[in-house]
Amino acid sequence: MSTTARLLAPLRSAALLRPLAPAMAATSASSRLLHTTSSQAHVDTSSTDGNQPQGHLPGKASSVFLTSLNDSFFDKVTPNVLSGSNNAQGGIPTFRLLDGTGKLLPGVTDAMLDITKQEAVRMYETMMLLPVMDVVLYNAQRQGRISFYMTSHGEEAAVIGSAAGLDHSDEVFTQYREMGVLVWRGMHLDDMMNQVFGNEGDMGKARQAPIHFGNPSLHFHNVSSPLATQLPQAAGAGFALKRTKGRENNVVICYCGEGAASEGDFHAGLNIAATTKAPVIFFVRNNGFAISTPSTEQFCGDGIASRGPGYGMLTIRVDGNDALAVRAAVKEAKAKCLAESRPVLIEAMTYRVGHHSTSDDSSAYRSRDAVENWKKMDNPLHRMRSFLSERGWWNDEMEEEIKKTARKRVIDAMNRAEKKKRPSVTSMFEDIYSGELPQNLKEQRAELARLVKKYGKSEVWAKELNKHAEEGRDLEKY
Ligand SMILES: Cc1ncc(C[n+]2csc(CCOP(=O)(O)OP(=O)(O)O)c2C)c(N)n1
Ligand SMILES: [Mg+2]
Repeated sequence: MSTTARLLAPLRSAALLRPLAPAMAATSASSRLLHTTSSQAHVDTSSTDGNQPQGHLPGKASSVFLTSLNDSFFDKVTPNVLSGSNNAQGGIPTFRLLDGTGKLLPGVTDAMLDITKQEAVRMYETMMLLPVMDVVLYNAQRQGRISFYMTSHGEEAAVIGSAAGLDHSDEVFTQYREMGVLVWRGMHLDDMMNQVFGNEGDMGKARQAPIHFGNPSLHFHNVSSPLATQLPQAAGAGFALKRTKGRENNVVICYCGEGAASEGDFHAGLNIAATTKAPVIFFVRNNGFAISTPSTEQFCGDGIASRGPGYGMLTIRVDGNDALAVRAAVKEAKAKCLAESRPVLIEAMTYRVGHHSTSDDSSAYRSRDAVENWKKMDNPLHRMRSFLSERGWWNDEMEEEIKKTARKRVIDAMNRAEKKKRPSVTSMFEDIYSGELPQNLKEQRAELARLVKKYGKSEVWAKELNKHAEEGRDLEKY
């Protein structure tokens, strides 16, 4: 026996043999767990609520006592309801309303869908707009017209379904692959293109890489490149919402990928939200990959959902390619966040059909066939379209029309954005601090003015300055 084990042994046996505290011997309808020295846990149904402190397990007074080491280890989380023989392998079940072809599953009623024709059609139209933007902008990057891009291919249902489950005034923290939330909330295509092209019309003054959107009026917080930083921020925002008059009916939704869930900030964010009882929905897109690393190599537990109970968090796993199920799960998560004053974890199971970004070629780590098969086997757009068509809410003419008009809208907006100049050179010194510009930045601006005066007419400098509004003349006064 090791020294530590020897020291702990008497403490453990004392705990096992200690008589019940008097308060726990009182009778009550609810069941309670008893100390036991056998390998079986015993439940005393004649006693109190089981929440009385026993003095040695802070925060978990009702823990079952086992003496068998073998029985005491576990590696599975058991949800309240498992789907019987369909779930022979155990594990966390997945909530869905549509089958893989878009048909309602047996027993799914209109009341469970709880959606109007108008909203369902708008969801599909928005889902359709995403691949149009993706194709146009992906190609624009390939032609050198923008520096970077990330597509949403395959994840249209997860993003639009979740956006549709919320109110426009709910706060949104994203990773980067969720620009569909902005499209759903009505961000103008011109504004989106201005960001991607980093021109003088960009709300973020072209200080971020493409697709790092932010839009205060749509309650969409700035994307930041370092993974998972949004999670602790979202927890803080949730806590702030709770304390802000007039925001009692709002929640925060915080998106991340299953890869980002391996960051320390994931733990920090979920634990802060759980302990402060903040109304935050953590929405994890489990799309199978973190760049080239498949999820099978990222963690050993049952997906990300298995971690929810570890934080004492209500958790649901949802079919992320079923837009209606995602919407229903998020709506219910919001209701539970507010009613029970606690965060919820959602794991949306989906598949990243596109490359990770324009800097990636996924054929280096997965076969093109595998991707094509996924597109055919489980396509979120096809599923939603077939649901709508079955109800007579959609037809081929509408499909053709939307494809044509969407492409034209996107290309027109892109062309307008491309013609605009970059922000003026001096704008980079503005809005960094409120109040007067600090001395060091004044000095940097003066230095830049001096250099532009000296070299500005040279061919290389002139060409670059020409791309900016005011072409560098705004520096003359410094
Ligand atoms: C802290 C940090 N580490 C690494 C990276 C590089 N990186 C960017 S995206 C990414 C993969 C993230 O995968 P996941 O969270 O699953 O999101 P997905 O791209 O699949 O949507 C990595 C490793 C980063 N941006 N920040
Ligand atoms: Mg991923």
